[in-house]
Amino acid sequence: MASSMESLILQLHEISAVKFGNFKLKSGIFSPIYIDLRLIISYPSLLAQISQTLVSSVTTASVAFDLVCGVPYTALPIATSVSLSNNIPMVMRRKEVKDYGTAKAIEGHFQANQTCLIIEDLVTSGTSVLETAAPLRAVGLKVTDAVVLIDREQGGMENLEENGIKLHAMIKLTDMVRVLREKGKLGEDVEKQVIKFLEENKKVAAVPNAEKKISVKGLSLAERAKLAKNPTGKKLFEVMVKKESNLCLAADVGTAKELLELAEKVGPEICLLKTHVDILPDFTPDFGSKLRAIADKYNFMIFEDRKFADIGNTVTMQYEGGIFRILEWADIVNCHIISGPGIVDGLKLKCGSSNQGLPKGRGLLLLAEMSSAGNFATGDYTAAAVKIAEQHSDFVVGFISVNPASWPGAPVNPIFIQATPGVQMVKGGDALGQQYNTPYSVIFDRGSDIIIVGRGIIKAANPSEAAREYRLQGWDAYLAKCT
Ligand code: S5P
Repeated sequence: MASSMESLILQLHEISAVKFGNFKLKSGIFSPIYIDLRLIISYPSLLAQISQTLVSSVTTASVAFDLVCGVPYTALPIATSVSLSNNIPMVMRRKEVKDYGTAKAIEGHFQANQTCLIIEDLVTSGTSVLETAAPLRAVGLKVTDAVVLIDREQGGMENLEENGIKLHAMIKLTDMVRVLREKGKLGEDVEKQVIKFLEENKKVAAVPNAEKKISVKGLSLAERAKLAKNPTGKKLFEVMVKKESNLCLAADVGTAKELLELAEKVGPEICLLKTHVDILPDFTPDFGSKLRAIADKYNFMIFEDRKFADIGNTVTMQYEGGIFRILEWADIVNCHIISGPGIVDGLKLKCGSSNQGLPKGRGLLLLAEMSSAGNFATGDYTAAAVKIAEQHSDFVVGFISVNPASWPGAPVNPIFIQATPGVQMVKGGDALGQQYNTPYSVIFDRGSDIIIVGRGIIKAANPSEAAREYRLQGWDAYLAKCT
C-alpha cells in the first residue's frame, strides 16, 4: 500500500473517524468497529488530501466524467472539494423532494447524456449510491462509476456492478485494519475480531434486488404471497416482489385524461394505483378499460378508494351500479366498518373470492385507522376491523392503517397487507388535518407494507422522478426490515 494511503489511514484513526470497541449499529447489531467520516469537515487539509486522492484514483483508472455528485450528506463536502480543486462542475441530489418551489431532485446545470461520477465516503451494501444514481439517471445523466473512500466489503461492489456502476474504492476496510495493526494502533486480537465480524456480516447487505439474498425477520412479501387466501391479495404481493415496489400512487388529479396520462408516466414505479373516480368530471364508461390497459402494460393493480360506509344492501348496489360500475374495473375497493360486518357481506356478495365460486375474485381493504388529525378510528374500532378481516379472510386483503405496529397483538396475520396514506418525504401535514410521515417511518417503524402517496408525487415538477424516489425509499425501508 502506498505510503500516502497509510498516512491517510493513520490520520483518520488520529481524529477518531475510525474507532474500535463495541458499538450498536442502526440495524441493532453490535460492531467492534465504528467509522464516522462526518468528522473530516473539521480538518480541512485532510479533507483536501482525501478529495485529491479520490480524483487521482479514478483518473488513473481512466474514468471519464463531466460532473461530480456527492451522496448526501457526508460526501457533499468531499464532492465540493473535488469540484473546487479540479474545476469540475458539481450537481447535488436533494434527499427530500419538496412539493413547492422548483421541486427538483437534482440541483445544478447539466445536459442530458453527460457522465456523472458519484462520490461517497463509505460503502456497505451500496444502497445509498444506488439511491443517488436513480434520480441522476432519471434526469438523463449517465452514471457508470462511483468512487468511495472506504469500502466495508459487505457486498457493495457486487451490488453496484449489478446495477451498471463500477466502484473504485480507495481503502478496503480489511486493509485499513491491517495497516492500523502494523502501525501498533490495535492488537492482533482486535484485528481478528473485526475481520471475523466483517466475514459474518457480509450478508447483511440491504439493497434493491436483495429479496433473494436476505433472511427475513417475520415473513417476506414473497412468503406472504403464498399464504394469501384471496387471489387479488396474492397477486398484489407478487407484483410488489416482482417490481420491487411498495408504492401506491393516490392519483387525485382533476380529470380522467390527466389521470390516464399520469398512470402512463408513473406506471413503472408502482404496485398499485388508487383512484377517486367521483372527482373526475370527464369520467366515461370506458375509463375502466383504458386504465386497465395501462395497468396491464406496467403490471400494477387498481384500487378505487370508494370508502363504502352504508348498510350491506346499499353498498351492494353502489359497488356494482351507477355511472361508475366500480366492480367491473377495480381490483380492490375499501370500506369503513362503522355500519358493522354486514357491509363486508354485502360487498362480498358481488365479488367474493374464487374459492367460493363467486365472480371476479376482487379484494377489500378495511379502514382500520385514518391519517387525519382527530379521527375516531382508534382502539376498539381498529381491533374490530381486525376481527372482521379474520372472519372474511377470503375477501379482505388487508387494511388502511397508520401505525399497525402499535396494534394489540401486532403484527397481525401476515396474509393481510397494510397500506398507509399520509406519506411525504418530510414529516408534516396540510391545512385540513392530513398528517404525513416519511416512507421509512411508515414501513420500518410503523410496520406497514405499502406507502400511499398523492401530492408528494402529483405536485412534484417531475412526477415519474418523484415516484421513483418514493419507490426506492419505500423498498429500501422494507429491505431494512428484512435482516
Ligand atoms: O386515512 C386516510 C385514508 C385514505 S385512503 N387518509 C388518506 O389520506 N387517504 C387517502 O390517501 C386520501 O383520500 C388521498 O387520496 C390519499 C392521500 O393523499 P396525499 O395527497 O395527502 O398524499
